[in-house]
Amino acid sequence: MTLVKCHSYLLERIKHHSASRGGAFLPLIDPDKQDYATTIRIACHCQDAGADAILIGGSLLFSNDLDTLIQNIKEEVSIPLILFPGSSMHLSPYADAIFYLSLISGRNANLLIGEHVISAPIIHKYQLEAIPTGYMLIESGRVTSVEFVSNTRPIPRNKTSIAVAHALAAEYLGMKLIYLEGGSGALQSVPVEMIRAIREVVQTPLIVGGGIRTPEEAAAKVEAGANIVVVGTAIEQQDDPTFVRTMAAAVHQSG
Ligand code: 1GP
Repeated sequence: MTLVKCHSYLLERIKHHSASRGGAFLPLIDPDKQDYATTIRIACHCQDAGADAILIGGSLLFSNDLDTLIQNIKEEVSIPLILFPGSSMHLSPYADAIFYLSLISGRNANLLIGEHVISAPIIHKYQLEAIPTGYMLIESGRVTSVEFVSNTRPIPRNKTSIAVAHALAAEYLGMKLIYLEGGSGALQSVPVEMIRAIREVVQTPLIVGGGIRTPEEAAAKVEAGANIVVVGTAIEQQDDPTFVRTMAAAVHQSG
């Protein structure tokens, strides 16, 4: 896909699924969690299940050949592959786009603007589509990798008004997406009350992820106002095409 195409594609998928009161489904694959062959197999399951796109990344990335992995996945899969970076090092010209994350719930200047300045010239050189995304970390019952690695404090899960203020600020700053993140493997996913309150005041598409393990939980996020649901750990752990299909149907509300 060429520049700006992926963002438009996501908006089109959101609109498409909203007709059945559903949302778009974006599985997340962390290449560090399994070998390359398994990663490619999971990506195929996701496409077969009807996923709208696939996110690739994680807080840390030890897998040392992201370019080859993405090229190999793209030989098998035609839905967009979007980078979900943990740092300015997690880039590849072979991805379709990158969620250009600004960790707005934190006060770590490096993750608000620093990594962006380092990565921007490379993104430009790669002609990678950058989708500005306000990334909000929400307290989820235990310290997650993203909380520890980012050295930021998540928004307390009962402080809905603080979350709403951050989401509004993201919208006023022109972010194209807002990502409410419990953190990978979170004990508790983002509360539906918080999603609902943000949805009431913000027009920007909302992504919700972190700790979503069941189709029912995924569907509840959409019913509360999420436009995109991200599931990673549960798909990797189950490694079962039927589970991915059930998840996709729950998010799309097509079951
Ligand atoms: C993490 O939101 C994603 O960044 C997905 O989280 O791995 O817990 O599904 P899980």
